[in-house]
Amino acid sequence: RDEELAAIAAAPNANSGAPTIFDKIISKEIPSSIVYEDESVLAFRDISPQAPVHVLVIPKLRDGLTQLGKAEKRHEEILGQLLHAAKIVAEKEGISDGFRVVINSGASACQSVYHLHLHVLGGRQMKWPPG
Ligand code: D5M
Repeated sequence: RDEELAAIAAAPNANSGAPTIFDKIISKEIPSSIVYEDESVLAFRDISPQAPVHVLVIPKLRDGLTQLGKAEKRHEEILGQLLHAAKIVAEKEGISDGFRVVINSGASACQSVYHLHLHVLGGRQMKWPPG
């Protein structure tokens, strides 16, 4: 089962519009560790944490937002909601003093799931530049 989920997550479905594993997380068909949720966004722990705190923030409705590079004017409201949710997550996780928000857009940025998501990372000293 884990292997199956990993395969779905890694599927090369960039911008095909095909459902992603995040749809199953939104529908609660597969379990996740939810940190924050409201009517527009869902925040849950990354299955492969890169820091003591690593939470993904996603829009519940993808609405064409497979990646940030596909954002349009009509997405401005949800984009703002996602950033605001990242701040709420940082507060809830006790990392308000210092945290990083990352969006990988496209294959060369190592995006693997084509449903826009913000990575909220913290709980350790970050380095710059990122890899
Ligand atoms: O990040 C996609 C992220 O999604 C990556 O850090 C793993 C995470 N992921 C994949 N499947 C799951 C499940 N089932 N639960 C929680 N987290 C998951 P990207 O920016 O596309 O590389």
